[in-house]
Amino acid sequence: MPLKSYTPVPPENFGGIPEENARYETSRAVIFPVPLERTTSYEHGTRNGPAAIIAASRNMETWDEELGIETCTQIGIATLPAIDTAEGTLEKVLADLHTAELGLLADGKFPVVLGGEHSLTPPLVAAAAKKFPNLSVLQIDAHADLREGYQGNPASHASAMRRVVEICPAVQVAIRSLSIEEAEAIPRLRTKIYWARDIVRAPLESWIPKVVADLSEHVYLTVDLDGFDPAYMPATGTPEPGGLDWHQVTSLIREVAKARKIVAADVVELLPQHGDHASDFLAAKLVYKILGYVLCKRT
Ligand SMILES: [Mn+2]
Repeated sequence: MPLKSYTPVPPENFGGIPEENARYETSRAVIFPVPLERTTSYEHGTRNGPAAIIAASRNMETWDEELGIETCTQIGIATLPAIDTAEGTLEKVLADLHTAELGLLADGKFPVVLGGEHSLTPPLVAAAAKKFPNLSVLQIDAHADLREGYQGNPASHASAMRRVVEICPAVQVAIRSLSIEEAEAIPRLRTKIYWARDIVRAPLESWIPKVVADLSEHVYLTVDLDGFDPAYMPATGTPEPGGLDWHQVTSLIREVAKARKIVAADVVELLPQHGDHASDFLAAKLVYKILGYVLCKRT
């Protein structure tokens, strides 16, 4: 028997988990890789984000020492093939994403999209809003992403949250970079902003309960990895100083998952750097933490 004569590498799915815990039919969580890169404004390469997250995740311990569970065996995590985002117009790709997300939600799955650039978020939020009318969006990000359009494109990554607040209300956390146009528009938009400068040195209990209270019953979670401080997460296309640390981000998501129903999520804008394994690993572990916080409490 060949399998007795050597040690096989872990399966090429998220978590490197055994096939019996990664079947679509029996998994509650679905990892959906979306290597979208069409409107990137600074450094390029976020199309490589999903593959880097999955590669790092295969070397991650699957026992969650905080929750005291092995998340993947308790909930099942299926990994879909990456969607082809290189062909067709951006509008076509976003429409395909919307349709795919609707299907995952109709199947009762908890989808986590791996990006790729942030412009993928609005069609995913639109799909979640169809199933969950009382939806709000929690965004962790350095950038407000509230431009009406950017470089003539209303579907740009820099306009992602402007499109989102046309669908449902939002709460934006760790924001520290925006244009004058966005600053002037904020009072008229359906959004609540938690500026990075007000929370990075504040006790968790002084702001996390307020964020939770601002969210509706059903929550879509979008994490732009540049919401983290670049000291923890240097591998993004547009890094900004003055962001959150690992403890702050995971505490926020844990408390939101306890008090609200997070129904879908995305983790976007990883721009893998040669020699920087820590960022890829942070992104992979964050995804796994989200799955544990959201799904394991409900079993
Ligand atoms: Mn950002």
